[in-house]
Amino acid sequence: MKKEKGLHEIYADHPSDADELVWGRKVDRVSRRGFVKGSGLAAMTAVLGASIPFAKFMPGGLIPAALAQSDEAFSIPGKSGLTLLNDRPINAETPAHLLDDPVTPASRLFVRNNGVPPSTRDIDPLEWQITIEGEACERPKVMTLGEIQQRFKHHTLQLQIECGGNGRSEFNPPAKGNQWTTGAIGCPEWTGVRLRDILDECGVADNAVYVAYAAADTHLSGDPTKQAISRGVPVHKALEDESMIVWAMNGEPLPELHGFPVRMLCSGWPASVSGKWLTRILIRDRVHDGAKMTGQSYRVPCKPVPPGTAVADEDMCVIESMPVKSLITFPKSGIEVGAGQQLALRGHAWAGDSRVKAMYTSIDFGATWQKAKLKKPTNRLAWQHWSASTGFPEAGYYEIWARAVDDAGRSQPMVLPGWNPRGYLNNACHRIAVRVNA
Ligand SMILES: Nc1nc2c(c(=O)[nH]1)N[C@H]1C(S)=C(S)[C@@H](COP(=O)(O)O)O[C@H]1N2
Ligand SMILES: [Mo]
Repeated sequence: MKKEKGLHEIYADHPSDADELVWGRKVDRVSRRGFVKGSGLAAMTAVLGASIPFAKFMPGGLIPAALAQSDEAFSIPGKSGLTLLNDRPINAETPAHLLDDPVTPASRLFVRNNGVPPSTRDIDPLEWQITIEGEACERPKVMTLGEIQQRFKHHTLQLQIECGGNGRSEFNPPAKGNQWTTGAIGCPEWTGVRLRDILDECGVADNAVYVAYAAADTHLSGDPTKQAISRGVPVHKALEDESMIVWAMNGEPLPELHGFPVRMLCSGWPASVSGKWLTRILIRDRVHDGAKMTGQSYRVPCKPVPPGTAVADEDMCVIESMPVKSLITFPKSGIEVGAGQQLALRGHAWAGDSRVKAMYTSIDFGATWQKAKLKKPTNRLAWQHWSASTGFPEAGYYEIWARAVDDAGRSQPMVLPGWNPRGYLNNACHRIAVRVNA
């Protein structure tokens, strides 16, 4: 069962039949609740190889975490243990237990490429040119990275980046695109200058609306008139203290895959606004209309829609701040512990432009929650570290669920949040499997 592909597909294709197909249990189609019992419970228990002490709380349609998370690894230079989702362009995510470091090392940061990366290995980074221009730019300029490094004050910050499509694989009906599970997130330490300092130098006119990037990667089709991606943020976000142009990650030059020699970084928003291989900064007098800014890209329905609805472009709104979310990075899903043993838990939590206020864990499918210890962020927009410890009442199969709440009181949902055509913003609780042996 574990090796068998398509468990998600079965659930995705036949949401209400999946429990019956996989476990032989009936689910009430109206309430979508079908707490595991009878032959379904027996089947699930047999596959898991353990009883499920909290089975009465286990929702229908839930694929046990022990089966839902596969372990396939691959290797690309400089990366270890990431899961490859696509090899052209390269897209790879990081299994949760490999994101345990407080500051994400380069080898553990997910990769998301929309086009063909430029070959920058042999360039002189100091000579790399960035053009600042646009309808609302008062003093357009071309600056080399070397000049930028000389002219402006350097800042070093821990900033999280998360792909807007992180968690897409759980949407149903399924959404096209990279089937990210939980691993398109990381929080390295970046060094660079404030975008604001460059913008001030070049003059942001009163009619400025958006600040956007253009980059040196090329379109997958090979068509030189098309861009792979060119996105941006409203002026107020670009002017924040943490919005930067960065050339170093964890004290080293940016790795090629992550934008060497220089990238934009606007943390807390979909990472697609953080342009790699930066060549141009555009001060626009309108909402930027570059590649993947318009249509359905990085947009969600302005008003919630039932799953599967086709939504017209004009009813789609640009994603801004990402929602509150968390990860369990220790232990690794599938761990076995002895009965009576306390298990230490830890991970990270983040909340877009906001701060995480509280963190909770549950061992009974969300019936009860225990408050975890939560640290303050090292700086604004860095992820926050949490830790907890739990015991288990008896031997069997358990899941640990983790749930963060932000400073506006918004909580991660335990089930999938609002369905949207492209599968963005899934911030459902992360969960892992634990087996408690007698
Ligand atoms: N030039 C350029 N910048 C880009 C992209 C890209 O394809 N080209 N992908 C974006 C997307 S969608 C994401 S999620 C992040 C991923 O950053 P990473 O590969 O450094 O993790 O980069 C963003 N910046
Ligand atoms: Mo992304």
